[in-house]
Amino acid sequence: MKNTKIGKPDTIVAVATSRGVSAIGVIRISGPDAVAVADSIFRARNGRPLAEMAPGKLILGRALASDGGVIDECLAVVSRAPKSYTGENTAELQCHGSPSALAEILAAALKTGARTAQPGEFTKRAFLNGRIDLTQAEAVIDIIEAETAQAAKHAAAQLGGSIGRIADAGYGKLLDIAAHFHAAVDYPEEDIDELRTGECAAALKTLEASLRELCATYARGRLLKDGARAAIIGRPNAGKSSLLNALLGYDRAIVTPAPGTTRDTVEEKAVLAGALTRLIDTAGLRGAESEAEAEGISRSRAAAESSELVIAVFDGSSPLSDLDAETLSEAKNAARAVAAVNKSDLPRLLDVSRLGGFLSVVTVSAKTGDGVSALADAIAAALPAPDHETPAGELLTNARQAEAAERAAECVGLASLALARGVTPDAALVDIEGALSALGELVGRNVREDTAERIFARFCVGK
Ligand SMILES: Nc1nc2c(ncn2[C@@H]2O[C@H](COP(=O)(O)OP(=O)(O)OP(=O)(O)O)[C@@H](O)[C@H]2O)c(=O)[nH]1
Ligand SMILES: [Mg+2]
Repeated sequence: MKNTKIGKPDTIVAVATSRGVSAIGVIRISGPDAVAVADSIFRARNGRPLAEMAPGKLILGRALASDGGVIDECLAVVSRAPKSYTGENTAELQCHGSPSALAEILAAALKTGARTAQPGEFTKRAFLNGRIDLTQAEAVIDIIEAETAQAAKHAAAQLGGSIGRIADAGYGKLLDIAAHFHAAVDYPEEDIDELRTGECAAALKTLEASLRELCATYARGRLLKDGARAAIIGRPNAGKSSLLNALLGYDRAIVTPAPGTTRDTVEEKAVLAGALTRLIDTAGLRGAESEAEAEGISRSRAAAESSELVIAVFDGSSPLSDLDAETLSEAKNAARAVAAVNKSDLPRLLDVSRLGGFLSVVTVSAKTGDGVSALADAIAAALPAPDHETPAGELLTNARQAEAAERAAECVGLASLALARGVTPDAALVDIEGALSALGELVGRNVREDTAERIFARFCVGK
């Protein structure tokens, strides 16, 4: 099925590599005239035009500026529709990564009638031409934006179309069921096959369970892509902001000797022992001395309560005091908590044996850096376990996918309930159609134009 109506596509061109100086710079061309455009800006050393070349073969030659002069030595490769990334004729020139030479070659290509590609337009064409579904297109951005090896691995697997296969299997089952009910609506005089209706009810139950399972993967997919939240809490002056800076490796938060320095929460991403973490520095917990501080402290508590992990910071150079009581109680209520006993460069006055209930207790000095990497390891180890059960590529990773899967599960559940209550076939069909439409949206079969536009606008030019 065609995803969206479009007019005759034109030929697009872009520099696909980054803007700076680099070893290699790639010019990418796609559209009906891609090979002709490439032939006008490339002279093969063997003297033959690219139009005569076999697809996928690297051809050595020279890139030309718009005045026909040689501007670079490069390699060219062509692919022909539909066997290409975009599903159209494509050509690529692998030049040297000189921004000025690439700009000249691009200008020469534009003079031949090609136009500059919009961000993500190559991938958008791949989607519109049915080469990939929408979850695969999103996996392309996920690979480009992956912040950890694990997230990249997952996105690469999703690029293989795992979610699409799950959705398509459900879609096929629903079409079968819909056909049965359509027949019942169209030929009311014929007896409904009760056995077949029973089979449909069972199939809907199984499908609902598998869609609910898919929906449940979003919590883990989101952690993998966006990172788990870890709130750094503790009494004023314990060294929370200093520890945030030490874990990040740069001075992000303000540190001063005055207690009550941090007011608003400060959130920053860090990759700790391979795990993406969103570290949140918070205002010190104590009886507030001003309205602003009170608001800051209530944000600290909210951060502790909404985070996957609490990092409770104690000043190891002073005994445990009443001020630490609230930290201990927030840590106790948290899903997971680790303790950081800071200021190990000063004489220890804190009785560590009183810090019970933590997954680990790490001695650290934000000042000297001692123990910071052990703390990073302890944080990574305490974060929700990376998913070993779900095969790579089968996690939902964004709100759009989760919403569509959720809606599909909901509609299948309603259809199943309707059948159990013995409603008329046309009533069950409404929910089945709803589920079909939601699954279609998940993979982009019937995605709205503005949704697709929003997705592709996130890409870089040339992808
Ligand atoms: N000796 C020593 N001093 C430290 C250490 N970590 C932090 N400090 C000092 O302790 C003071 C408070 O540090 P901050 O990081 O601002 O403490 P905080 O917990 O963020 O404090 P609030 O924002 O007020 O809640 C500063 O003077 C830091 O230089 C450490 O490991 N050793
Ligand atoms: Mg602070």
